[in-house]
Amino acid sequence: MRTTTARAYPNIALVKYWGKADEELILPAAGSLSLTLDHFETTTTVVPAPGAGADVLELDGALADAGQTERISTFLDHVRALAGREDRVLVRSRNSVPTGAGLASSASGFAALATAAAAAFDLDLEPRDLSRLARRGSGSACRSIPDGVAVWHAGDDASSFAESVDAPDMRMIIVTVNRARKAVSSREAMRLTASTSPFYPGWVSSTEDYLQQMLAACAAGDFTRIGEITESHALRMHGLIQSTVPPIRFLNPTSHAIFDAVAEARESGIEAYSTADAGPNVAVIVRPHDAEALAGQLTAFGDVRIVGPGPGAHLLDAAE
Ligand code: 2P0
Repeated sequence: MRTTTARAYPNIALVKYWGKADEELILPAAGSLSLTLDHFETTTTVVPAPGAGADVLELDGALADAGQTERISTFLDHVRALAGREDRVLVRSRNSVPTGAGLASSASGFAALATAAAAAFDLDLEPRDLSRLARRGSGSACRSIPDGVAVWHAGDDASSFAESVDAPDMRMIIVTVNRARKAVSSREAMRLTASTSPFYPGWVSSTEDYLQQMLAACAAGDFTRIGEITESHALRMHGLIQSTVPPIRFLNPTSHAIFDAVAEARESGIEAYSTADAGPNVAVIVRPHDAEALAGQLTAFGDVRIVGPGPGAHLLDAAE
């Protein structure tokens, strides 16, 4: 075993993952597609702790609570099973993104941890197997293993992984409306959606349909169609989530105002499309040459950051 450090970036889905076919294996009910960012990274070091009785997690310099540590430890059990070892480890993780605020921190977190832990335990995994491993930590984390635009296949344990697909160059403008930790976790909200929304079966079948259309649009380099599907699918997801019992609403009035501002920008010739995850922050896709101008128009709503397609999860040298 050895000490290793890995870095991974969050991803924002253009076709969303919302609902599981298998809770234990974290298999999605439908496939999804995302853009991995080049900002808001997580950097994670795994230090072997031979003889220690338990894993220890340090998050942003502070000892993590029991719930967070247990989730990491359960994930590390998968790594230990693959390696045929029992060693406990110290995990030191730093996020440059607010944890749990709907900016996909579990994706960068588990992608970085999977990459660092696999190397710490001397596992030499193919990219698809590393993606499958990251999936066991958090579903969306499997999409932060490959670079850029990635499709996550629905399927069984062997076939459900993410891989890069070609897509036209684009930028994403992240408008941070609220940095607070969200009240309901995605995992809980997904469960409630599947068990209480009458629309859930339609959501699953229409997501598969949109994913096929999205893959065709990416292959054709059709930014307009990519954007139309992105915005429509995001609003469908939020409509679905609001249909749970009791209802959950992640978008707030500022989020809606940003969707409106982006629609107005489209009318005035800047082609851009909005999406939002399990929180009020909004991500807007735009062609590279329009990014600066649109970002300027969105500063009224919150902190604005232009991000581009980013690298997949990777190991860092000891010196970095
Ligand atoms: C996505 N989200 O596709 C969707 C859209 C949030 C909204 O994947 O239970 O943290 O760990 O598999 O990956 C967030 O869910 O959930 C998510 P688990 P995860 O990005």
